Amino acid sequence: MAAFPEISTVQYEGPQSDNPLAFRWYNPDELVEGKTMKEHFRFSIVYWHTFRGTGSDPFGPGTAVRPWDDGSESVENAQNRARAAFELFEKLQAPYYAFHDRDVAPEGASLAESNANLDAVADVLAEQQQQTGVKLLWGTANMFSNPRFMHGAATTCNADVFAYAAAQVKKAMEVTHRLGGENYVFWGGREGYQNLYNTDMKRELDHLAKFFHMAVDYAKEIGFTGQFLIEPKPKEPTKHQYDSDAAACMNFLRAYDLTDHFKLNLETNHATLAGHTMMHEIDYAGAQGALGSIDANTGDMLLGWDTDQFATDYYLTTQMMYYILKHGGLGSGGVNFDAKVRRESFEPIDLFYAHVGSMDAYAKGLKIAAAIRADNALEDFVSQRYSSFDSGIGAKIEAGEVNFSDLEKYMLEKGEVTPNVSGRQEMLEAVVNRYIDRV
Ligand code: XUL
Ligand code: CO
Repeated sequence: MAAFPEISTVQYEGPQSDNPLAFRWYNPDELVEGKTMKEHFRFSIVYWHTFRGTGSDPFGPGTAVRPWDDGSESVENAQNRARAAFELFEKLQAPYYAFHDRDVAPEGASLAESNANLDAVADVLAEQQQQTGVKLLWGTANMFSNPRFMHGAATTCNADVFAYAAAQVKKAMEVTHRLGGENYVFWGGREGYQNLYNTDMKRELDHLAKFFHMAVDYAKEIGFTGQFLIEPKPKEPTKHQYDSDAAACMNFLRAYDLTDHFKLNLETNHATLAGHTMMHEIDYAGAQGALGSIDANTGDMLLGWDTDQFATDYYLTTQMMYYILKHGGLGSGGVNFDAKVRRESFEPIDLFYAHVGSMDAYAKGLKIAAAIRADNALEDFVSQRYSSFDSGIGAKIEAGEVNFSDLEKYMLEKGEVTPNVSGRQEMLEAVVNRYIDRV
């Protein structure tokens, strides 16, 4: 029985279409900078919000109407839910999906029972992947919902909890591997602290690094060659998450000799919670050779928490796609909709409106970004801005040919700096508007 009987596969109809269940910009086979849109985005749909989100908030229970879901924690319900999920993935033309172990299968009374439940649902996931051609972008383990993880998982104060977390990740990696997952994600969950008075931060960070090294070793053992990704977030649920932003993650990875094995999965709403723009996080990770994947969503300008909304803002998507293109794309990653419909958007069809609208916003952002790049409209300005380092004393500085004394001598002779050039921020912002108008 179809879960979405009234909805057929969403098709590209072009910018003039008024149909909210058609793509106006996302045209999977259209070439942009020599690659199809499908290849650029590798769109992925998350299981947790789209199939486990109920719309509950701290003030009231869920509102979502999901006729395919009997609301029980049975394995059979989980298997039926998986069939509904693949119907949606296929009808949205999304080539990928992503899950946490506990989204797809219910937790049992023991670890063994939880593992068996996961295997039983993974059978259906495998069968559905086979039938639809939809692939697994990444798997991960939920080590933050169960009360046992109240102090964290790999950064807990309780060695038994560390052991449980290790066992859980071991199993989640095996299932991800079995399903052909192209990446495996670690988002910090409760890996952080609420209060330093009760926390040995150094010890917790050492434990976290040990945990990641064990994951790297286990991947080798089972032949899992997918990319490991860390997903930065500065707060929520803890007040300080150790993986707070891209720069903090890179420092951690470098300090513990993990840079060869990990890249970053950057999320828009996490970037803004950290006080950064998403383009900043992408450009930073890209500069470090660590741009892995994107959790696509947005926060709300007036709300200071992780609202996980679907992004529809062309400025945001243009900026993201510009820096993704600049750094050569997402590799084995993708644009993964870690986003949820609002509590008031309780009908199944809202899941479609949300994804279609955001896929279109990214597609238009890609076209705008590519148009800016085709004209070098920002790049020429940036190269010109730094041109004093292309020759003369600047080139010597970059080449490491001069020291403080040489530079002092140079400046004493010269007396004062050559006049600066304008930053032209206002002009450049209007340039970007021009491309948004044109595409
Ligand atoms: C939490 C978050 C997670 C990760 C996966 O803010 O983004 O859903 O993406 O654990
Ligand atoms: Co996320």
